[in-house]
Amino acid sequence: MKDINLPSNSKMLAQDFLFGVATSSFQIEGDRKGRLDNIWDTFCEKEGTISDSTNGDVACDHIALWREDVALIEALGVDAYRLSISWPRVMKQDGTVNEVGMQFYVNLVNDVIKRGMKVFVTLYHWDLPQYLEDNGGWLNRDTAYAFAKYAEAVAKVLGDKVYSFATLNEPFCSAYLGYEAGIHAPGKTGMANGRQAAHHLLLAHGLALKVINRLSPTSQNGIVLNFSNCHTTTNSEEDKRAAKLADDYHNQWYLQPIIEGKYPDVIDMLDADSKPEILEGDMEIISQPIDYLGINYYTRTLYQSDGKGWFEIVPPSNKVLTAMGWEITPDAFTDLLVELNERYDLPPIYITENGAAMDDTLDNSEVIDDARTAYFHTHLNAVNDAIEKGVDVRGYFAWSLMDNFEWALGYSKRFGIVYVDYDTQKRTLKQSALAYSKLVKSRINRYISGIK
Ligand code: IFM
Repeated sequence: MKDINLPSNSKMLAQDFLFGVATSSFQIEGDRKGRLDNIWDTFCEKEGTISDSTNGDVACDHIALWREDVALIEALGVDAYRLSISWPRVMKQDGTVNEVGMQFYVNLVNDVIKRGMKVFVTLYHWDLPQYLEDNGGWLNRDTAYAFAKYAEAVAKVLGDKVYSFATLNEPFCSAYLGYEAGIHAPGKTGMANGRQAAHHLLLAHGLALKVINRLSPTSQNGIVLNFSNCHTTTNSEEDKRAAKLADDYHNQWYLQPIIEGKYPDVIDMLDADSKPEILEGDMEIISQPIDYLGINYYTRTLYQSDGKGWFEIVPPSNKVLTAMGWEITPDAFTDLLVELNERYDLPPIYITENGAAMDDTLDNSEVIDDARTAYFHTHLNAVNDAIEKGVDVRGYFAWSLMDNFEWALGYSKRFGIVYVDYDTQKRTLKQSALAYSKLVKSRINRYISGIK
């Protein structure tokens, strides 16, 4: 088995650094009958949207198997579990609470806590109730207010239990992939839609944060954003400018409003029709202080000029790719953390997702996924390098606990450190899970021998 090692003096091996695993509701839960439909149910029913024509109806059957899954997480020895709540499972269309759905999460959270782990709850990991989409979804400002009501219902019940709330997971994906590029639910397209959805998502974040801070003042309350460094393959000034535009458009669009209360300058380049409608007071709501920033990181992206003053993606020429076709770029991870830290006045950071899809095979009850273990090794060391350069990172979550529904790619891509046989729902720890667990458990000996 390959190991994951950190330098022996790494701050990540100290007692207060959290190691965890992460999942999300739609990707693992199944039990569609136990909740209202969401935009992914509808999207999956459309021809040609999901590469293997699957859906989330059963997924990892986590609603039935959650006790076993929590026991597995405990056995890994991690400090924390990051999960998301399914909005259409806990809220009814009339705005009242679905008590059965809410109780599921109360039981889950209680069990994780009972087993000595901290719970990081994400309120929105892309499963918008379909009835809200029928009224315009994230293009309708009212959705942001509906989100705050849902956040209130959850915070009332879980506020005294969880360690952390994140309002949104990766609003870039909800807005850009879902409403601009059309490759995620609900499959809408166009720059105007994408920008408006992004603004309403950020507004939803701000409105919900207010509520959570009031009802759950002792938890760490923030947001989870994804970043991909925007690099060029040439040194031409045009390409560098294009990469900077891409960075503003895809990355900073979500962080700058939160930290500085304004959108990046690229907004001035958009046609009047594509600019989001921003009402007075919105930017103040969006830019309330957050207790922490969750960062999801997988890879960098290459860009070049499109010759018309805008940017376009260049496919990676590198041969070292994950099964997603993503380059493996740990050094860029360090750079990203250092650059964000230099540019903004940031709160503490948690790495809320990092991991790799690989072409795993189950042989003799074993999955030898050395490439994934190597990915974790290099990326954890990249985080360590950033910490040494002054970035305040407090924790790291492996994506994902187990193989699951990888959105438009269905079950064809496996990100888990635990292998899921979708026919039998049997879980098998991959070698990467054993290596991650070994690293995490090695800290106990350090504490016992008094190394801080
Ligand atoms: O599976 C997703 C997750 O839902 C959000 N972040 C990226 C992961 C891998 O694509």
